[in-house]
Amino acid sequence: MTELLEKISSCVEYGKVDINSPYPPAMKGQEGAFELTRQALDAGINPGEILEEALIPAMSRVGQKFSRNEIFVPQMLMAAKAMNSSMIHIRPYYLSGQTKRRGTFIIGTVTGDLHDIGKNLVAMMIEGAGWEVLDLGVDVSTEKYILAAEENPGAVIGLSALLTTTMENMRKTVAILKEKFPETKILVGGAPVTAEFCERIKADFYSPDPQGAVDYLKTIA
Ligand code: B1M
Repeated sequence: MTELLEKISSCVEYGKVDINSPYPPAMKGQEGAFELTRQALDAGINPGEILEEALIPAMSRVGQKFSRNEIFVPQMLMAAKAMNSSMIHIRPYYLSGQTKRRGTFIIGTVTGDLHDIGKNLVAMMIEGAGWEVLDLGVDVSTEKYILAAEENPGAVIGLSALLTTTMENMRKTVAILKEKFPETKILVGGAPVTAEFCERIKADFYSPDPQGAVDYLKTIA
C-alpha cells in the first residue's frame, strides 16, 4: 500500500476529517481524509483501490474496536465523518459506473421511530464496504420499503428500531416484505432488537452493530 493510502486509512480510523478539524488533537493541523483522498485521485490512484485498501479496512478496524469496547460512539461518529469526507470525492466515480459495487442495500428506521444515529453509522459502514446504499431516512412506512424494493430488484433491506414500541412496526413491515418479496434478504438491528426477536419475526439476520451487518453482507455478495 502506498504511503498516501496508509495516511488516508489512518485518518479514517482516527476520525481526522480535514485540515481544519481539531480532532483528534494528535493530528491537529495535518491534512485529513478529505484532502488526502483528493490528492490520491489526482495522483491517479484508482477510487476502488482507495475504497478497498484504505477506507474499508479502516472502517473495519473501527467496527472491530467498537465491538471490543475499545472505542465508543463519538470516535465511531468521527471515523464515519472522516470516511464521508473521503466519499465526497469517491462517490462520483461510483455514480459514473467506473467502479463496481457489490450490490444495493436499502436502509431505514421503521415507522414511528425518529432515531437515526445508529442507522446512519450502519449505512456509512456498509457504503464503506462497497455497497450502494439507499437511505430511506426515519419513520419509514412499509409502503416506502416496498417501493424501494420494487425499484431495486435484488437489493438487501435493513431495518433499524430504537424503541420497544416501534419493534412491533418492524415486525409488521418484515412480514409484508417477506410476503411480497420472499427471496429478499432482510437485516434488522437497533438497541432493543435481539437475535431471538429477529428469528421470531422471520427476518434473515440480526446484527447488534455495523460491523456485524458488514460481515453478514460479505457472506451473501
Ligand atoms: Co430517544 N430513546 N426517544 N431520542 N434516545 C432512547 C432509545 C431510550 C432508550 C432512552 C431512555 O429512555 N433510556 C428510549 C427508548 C425506551 C424504549 O423504548 N425502551 C428513548 C425514548 C423513550 C425516546 C422518546 C419516546 C422520548 C420522548 O419523546 N418522550 C422519543 C421518541 C421519538 C421517536 O422516535 N418517535 C425519543 C427521541 C430522541 C431524540 C430525537 C431526542 C434523540 C434521537 C436523535 C437522532 O437519532 N437523530 C434520542 C436519543 C439520542 C436517544 C438515546 C439517548 C441515544 C440513541 C443513539 O443514538 N445511540 C437513546 C438512549 C441510549 O441508547 N442510550 C434513546 C447511539 C447509537 C450509535 O446507537 O442507535 O443503538 P444505536 O445504534 C447502534 C446499534 O443499535 C446498531 O448499530 C449502532 C452502532 O452500534 N444498529 C443497527 C442500529 N440500527 C441498526 C440496524 C442494523 C444493524 C445494527 O441493521 C439494519
